[in-house]
Amino acid sequence: MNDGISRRGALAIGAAAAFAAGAAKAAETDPIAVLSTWDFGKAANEAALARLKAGGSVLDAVEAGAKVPEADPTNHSVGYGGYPDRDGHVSLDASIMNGDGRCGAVAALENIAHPVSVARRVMEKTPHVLLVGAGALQFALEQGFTREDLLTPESEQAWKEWRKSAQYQPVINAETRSYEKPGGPANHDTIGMLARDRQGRLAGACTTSGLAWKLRGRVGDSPIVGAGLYVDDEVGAATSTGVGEEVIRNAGSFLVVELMRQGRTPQDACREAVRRIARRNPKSAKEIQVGFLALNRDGEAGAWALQKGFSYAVCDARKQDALLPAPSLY
Ligand code: SD4
Repeated sequence: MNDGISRRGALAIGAAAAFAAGAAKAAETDPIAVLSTWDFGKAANEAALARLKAGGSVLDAVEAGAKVPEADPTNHSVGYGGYPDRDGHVSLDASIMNGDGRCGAVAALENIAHPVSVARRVMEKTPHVLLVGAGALQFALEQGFTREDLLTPESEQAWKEWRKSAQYQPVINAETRSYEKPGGPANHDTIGMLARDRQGRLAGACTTSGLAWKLRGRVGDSPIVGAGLYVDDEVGAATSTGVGEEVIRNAGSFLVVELMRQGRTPQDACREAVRRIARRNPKSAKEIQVGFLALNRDGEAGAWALQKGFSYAVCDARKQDALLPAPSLY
C-alpha cells in the first residue's frame, strides 16, 4: 500500500473498527431496560435498577420497583395512603408476571401495604393465579405479612370531602383530573412496570388502589393478567393505566403483546390498542384516560394514551431517569 498505511496496519484498523461496531451493536441489542408509568416511575425504576445491579432477577427488580410507590403515603392511587372505596376501605389490586408465563395476582386486598409481594407469593407458593378479598388477606397473613391500617388521615379527609356530594363518577374524578394537571398532586396513578435484563428475560408488575370512591368489591384491570399486565419472553411485555373497565373489555395488555408478535413496534402496538378502545366506545373514550406502555424483547420501549398527560419513566443504558410524554389519540 502506498498511502502511508501498511496492509497489515489497514487490516488491524479494519479489525478494530469491526470490533467497535460489534461492541456497539451488542450494547444496542443487549440492554437493560426498566420502564414505568407516570412520574413516580422514576424513583421506582431506580430501585428496580439497583436490584438488577445487585444481582437480583428481573422479577426481583419489578417487585422492588413497584414497592416504592406502594410505600409512599403521598401517592393516593397505589398502596399505603391510597384513596378508599365509597365505604372508606382501602382496597388494593396487584399482579406480577414473569416472561416464562408464571404469574400471580391479588384483588380487593385490604390492610396489606405491599400487594405486589403478596401477588408474587401467590405465584410462587400456590397453584393459583389470583386470590381475592378475605382469602387474599388470610393468605397474606399466613405468609407473614403485617396487617396495617392503610387509610392515612389525608386520604380519610379526602374521602369525607367526597362523601358530601358522593357523586360516583370514577371516570371523570380520577382520570381526567390527572390529565388536566400533569405533574400536579392528582397526577398519580397505577404503577405498571416492565423490565428486561441483559439476557433478554422480561418481567412486569402492576399495582394500584384502583379508582377512588369505587364500589366496594370493584376490581380493575391491574390484577387481571392480560388486561393490566402481560409478559412473554418471546415477544415483549405491556402494562396499562387508566380506567380499568375499558382495558379489561379489550384485553388490553395481551392485545399489545399480540400486536408486537405480529411485527408492530411497541409504540405502534400501544397506539392500535388505544384506537381499539376508542372505536368500541367512542363517546366515553373522549372523557376517560387509558394509557399503555410496552417493551419488546430487544429492549425497545413505546407508549400511547387516549388523552394527553400520560408520562412514562425510562431507565436504560443511555439515561436512567428519563420521563417522556406519551403520544395520545386526542
Ligand atoms: C384501575 N387501572 O383500577 C386501574 C387504576 C388506575 O386511575 O389506573 N386508576 O382501573
